[in-house]
Amino acid sequence: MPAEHETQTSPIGLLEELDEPGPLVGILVGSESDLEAMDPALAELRERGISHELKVLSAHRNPRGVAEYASTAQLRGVRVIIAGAGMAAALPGVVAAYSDLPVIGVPLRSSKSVGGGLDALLAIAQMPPGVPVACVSVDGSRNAAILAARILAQGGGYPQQPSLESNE
Ligand code: RP5
Repeated sequence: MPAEHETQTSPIGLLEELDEPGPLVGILVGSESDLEAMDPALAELRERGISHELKVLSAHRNPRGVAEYASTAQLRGVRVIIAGAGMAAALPGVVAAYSDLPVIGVPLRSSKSVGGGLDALLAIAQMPPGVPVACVSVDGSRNAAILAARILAQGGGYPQQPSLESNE
């Protein structure tokens, strides 16, 4: 059985994983130091029987890895991505830039945070128009998992109409 958590997956490793069917929910964190804060999300998804994976991929330290993951997740069958990060928390936004999947950002408080996680909250919530990220509360990973479950429960059927989308 594959480990639930892998550290710093390389782009080549990610390409190899393309052959394997992905889980419904992909969870990313920006650092090993973020892992504990995601435990409530893992517990919630486990309890609900929703398949998931957890990877450490930093938007700043491994941007190529994040791009590879985000741009291939949908092909692997992933339907929602939860991304948790602290400080200048670019991870959820970068994932949303590379994927059409719904992205739920979890602002995390770290020992280096400013304002108890306000830095990450603003970084995740203040996305530019056209690149949406849903944002839960600081350290709110359980809510991220519940929201992911609700998104999954909606099924498909809504036709995409890119021409109606505005980036202004
Ligand atoms: C962010 O910087 C991470 O998401 C983490 O919350 C914070 C600190 O990272 P480490 O220095 O502990 O790796 O990118």
